[in-house]
Formats: sequence, structure tokens, C-alpha cells
Amino acid sequence: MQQDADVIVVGAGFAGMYMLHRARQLGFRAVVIETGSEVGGTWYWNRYPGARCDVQSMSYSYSFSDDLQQEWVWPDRYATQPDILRYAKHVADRFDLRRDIRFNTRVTAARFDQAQNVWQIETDAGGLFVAPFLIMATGCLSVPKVPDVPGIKNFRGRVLHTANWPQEGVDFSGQGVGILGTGSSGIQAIPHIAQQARHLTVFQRTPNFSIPAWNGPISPQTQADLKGRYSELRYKSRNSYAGDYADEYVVSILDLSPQEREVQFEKRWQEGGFNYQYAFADVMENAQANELAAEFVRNKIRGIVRDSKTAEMLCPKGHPFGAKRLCVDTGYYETYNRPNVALVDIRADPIQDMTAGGLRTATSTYSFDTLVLATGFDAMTGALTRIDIRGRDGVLLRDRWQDGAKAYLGLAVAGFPNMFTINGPGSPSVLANMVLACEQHVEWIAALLAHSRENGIAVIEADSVAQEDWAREVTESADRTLYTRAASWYLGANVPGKPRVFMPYVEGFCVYSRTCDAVAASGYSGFHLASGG
Ligand code: N01
Repeated sequence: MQQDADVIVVGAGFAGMYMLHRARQLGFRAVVIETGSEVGGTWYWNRYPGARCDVQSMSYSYSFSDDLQQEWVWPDRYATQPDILRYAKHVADRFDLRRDIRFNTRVTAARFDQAQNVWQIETDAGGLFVAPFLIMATGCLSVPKVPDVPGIKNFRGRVLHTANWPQEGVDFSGQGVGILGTGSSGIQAIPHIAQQARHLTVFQRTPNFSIPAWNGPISPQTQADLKGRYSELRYKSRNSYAGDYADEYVVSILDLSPQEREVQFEKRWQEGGFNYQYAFADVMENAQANELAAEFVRNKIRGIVRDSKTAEMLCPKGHPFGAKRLCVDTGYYETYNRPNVALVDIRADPIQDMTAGGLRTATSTYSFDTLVLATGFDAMTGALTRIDIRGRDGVLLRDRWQDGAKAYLGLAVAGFPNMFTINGPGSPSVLANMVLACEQHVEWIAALLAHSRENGIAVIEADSVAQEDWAREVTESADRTLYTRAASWYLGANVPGKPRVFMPYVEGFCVYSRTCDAVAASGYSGFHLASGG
């Protein structure tokens, strides 16, 4: 029987790269299949102006090799997309990964052969890859969502999506630009496009909360200090809610006096970034606490944006703070003080249709040369359901998930033996530092593969009852928070027809990884492990 590898990994982002390395370390033959022409995953595709990580560089990087983390120099507190891509390429070179990555190849179908206990994987390059194990490292945010804007075909200008940005870059000089979408991508791109374009019109459907990054270079002293404490910081990250070493859960908002609250909010605002959310124990649990944190941010917006009508349009009021993913920006709100930037509220005045030279709302017409779509992703499941993945008895994963995605620990799906999903639905994934989340999943899966080899196990499958129990735990945990009170992509609400199931596990990275460790220590409870005979 043809067998190309022990493990086929789909995707050469941070998850797939490390999976390849770890599998090799354990003596498995692994092959990675990647659509792009380079490693880097999300950082390969998302090249829009201003693209930058909003977890700090020293934290958003691999921890598995101390030599690697000691030798790499991050220039900025928050790394730019080109720097992260440079880092991913460096990792690929340093660990000699490329020889086992098939670039420019998209997986179109995967079928589990029950007679042989192998996966057969088809690609758009033709041919078949066969291996006992299939690991989907396809990313949580890798399928761009293109909205159905009425009459978009009429538009004669250029249409760009932030998540599929031209490799050669885009020069907006002298152009009129329209942008749809004010999530993390839009909020990062808008200040950069505004600096270059003749005019920028932001079509906003929902304002989002954004906290300043206060980005800047990392001084050599700070870098040396952090590197000297790396093992302690990584330990702290692994035992934290978000997989990061910033201080968390320092205080409950409602325990503070009004004066103390202002001091704490201001302190976190001045620190910048995600800790404005994670430093407060009750911000995602209690609506009153959440509203206090929200109003502080709204008042900051009112203080920054000079035109009071624009400022009010930018103040999010329809959803709890943090229930849609928090954004981290550099000069976002300040951008609305520029004379060449206009904000249009398309919830109040919806788009009617696009014209050859722009678009029409119920009350006005707008002209621009280029339309930028910063409209997000079919998150967490999109990359899995677009592939024809067939498990036992030919059942399609897409059909199995038609009422909502369920995966035991977010790692494996009942009925799909020997397939693992890195950062799959039901794992903390997007609520955590993704690089550490990738490492945790990779190490756990690799240990299970090694256990199987040592024990003559040919088939590993999640138990359907364990999967149901886990899915209930994921849903009930989310329901105890304010996360479910917004129409977010966490819930699949941004994709028409997608079932509304809260997909990430909200109890935290540390709770989750301890659960995974306990499952392994118990001999992989919740999994059926069977010999091949
Ligand atoms: O996408 P989003 P994103 N008409 O879904 C609007 C990660 N990320 O690419 O809210 C008009 O958040 C939509 O409006 P609404 C991060 O996890 C990380 O910005 O649906 N508007 C919203 O404003 C992030 O959360 C970094 O009403 C339409 C926007 O488009 C995730 O990726 C950087 C529309 C989409 O926002 C996704 O962020 C960037 C329509 N038909 C992204 N359809 C880092 O820094 C959608 N919208 C690590």
C-alpha cells in the first residue's frame, strides 16, 4: 500500500511548522501541504498596510527552543507582519523545515479508508497523499469572508480584501478609497491608508472597542531583561488565562471605589493592549463592571476625536466591551481628526448598491477608486468545512457540523479517526496567545502519536459522548460570561447561515491545558484507542 508519510499536516503556519518539527523529533515521517508559496500562514496572507500582531512580540513567538528565543531579536513591542513573516522564514530555515513542505498545493479532499486505517488526501496539484494520521493546522482565521454587497459587480475600481492582500503591496497615493469593516484588520489598516490616500471613507456598520498599543522599539536593555527571565515568563504564560505573561485578574472592578476605578482603568489604558480586558476579574462576567470599563473607553474616544458627532458614532454601544474581540490600535481614533477621512454609519444609512464609481446609501452617494474589504473570516471552522473531509462511512465533516461544530477538546471529532484539529472549535485558540496555543496542541498530539506507536495503536477516535459533554462544557462556560451577548465571529454570527455556537473555550488557556494533561494522564479518557488488527 502506498504510504507517503506517518503524518500529513495541512498548513504551514505556526501550528503546522511546529507540528512538522515535533513529529520529526519523535521519529515520525511528516509532510506538510501548504496553499501559499511560503511558510507563515495568516502572516503570509494578511499583508495589508498596518498589519501587526496585537500580542507582544516577546510573547507571540515560539518557546520550544531556548536557543531560538534567545537569538531572535524583535525590533518592536508589537511586531509588524513583515517581521513576523521574517521570523517564520527564519524558523523554517533554522530547523530545515522546507524540504518536507509541499508549497503552492491546496488540499481539496481527505477520506478515511477504514479498511487500511489511513487517510487519503487529494490536492489541487493532483495525486494522492496517504498517511495514517491527518493533522489540520489550517488556522482559525484563514478563510476570508467576502460580503455580499449589492451591485458589487457594477464597481469599476479595484476591490481588495485585507486577508488576501497583493504580494507586491498597494500604492494608494492620490486615490479615493472606501473601506468596509472596522474590526482588528480595519482598525489597523485605516490609519495607514489615510496617510497615503487622497481621501478615505470608512463605512462603519458596528463600532468596536480599541485600546492603544503604545507601540515602539524594544530597547536592548528591555530585550536583554526579558530574555534573561524567559523561562519564568513562559512558565507564567502557560499558567495564565490568555497564554501571555502580562498580569491578569489583578482586581475586580466592582470592588473598587469610583476614584480607584479611574486609576486602574487609566493605568491599564496607559499600559495598552489586551490587559485592559484581562486585568479585571469581573469585566466579562458582570454587566455592570463591563459597562464601567466600556464607558471609560468611550470617554477616551470622546476626548480624542474632535468632531463630537463622529466621536459618538465611534463609541460602541450595542454590545458589551470585549464581547466582540477587542482591537489594539496605533492612532486609530486620531485618524478621524484628519481632513481627508470621513466616517459613514451604514447601520443608520445602509448601502443600497454599488455603482461604477462608488456606492449609494439611502441618502447619499460616495465615490472612490478602490474598495478595501476588511470584513473578516469564516472563523474557526471555515478552513475545515471547505475541504471535503470524509470520516467513517463517508460522512462529511461539513454535514456533521451543520448544526454547529463539535470537537472533543477542540482536538478531535467523533467519526473522524486519526484526524486532529490544531486550535479546533472548543479549544481556547483565539482567546489565547496563538503561538503558545499552537505549541500546547502540537505537543499534546505528538505525545499521543508516540503513545500509540509504543502501544501498537492504529486507530484513535474521540468518543461521541465525551465530545457531547465537552461541547456542553464549552457552551455553558461561554453562557456564564458576556461573550455570547454580541453578534461576533466567535459565535459564527458574521457568516450568513452559519449555526450560532460559541466556538472558543472561555475558561482559559491554563484550565484547558490542565484538562488536556489530565486526559493524557488517565490513558486518554474520552478517546477510543484500538489496535489495527
Ligand atoms: O474581521 P472582523 P477582522 N457590510 O470580523 C464588517 C484577528 N486579527 O479581519 O461587526 C458592512 O473582526 C463587520 O461589521 P459587523 C483578530 O482575532 C488579528 O477585522 O459585522 N460591514 C466588522 O466591522 C480579529 O478579531 C490581528 O457589523 C461588514 C468587520 O467587517 C480577527 O482576526 C489583526 C460586512 C469585520 O471584522 C478578525 O478581524 C487583524 C458587510 N456586509 C485581525 N461584513 C492581530 O493584530 C462584515 N462587515 C493579531
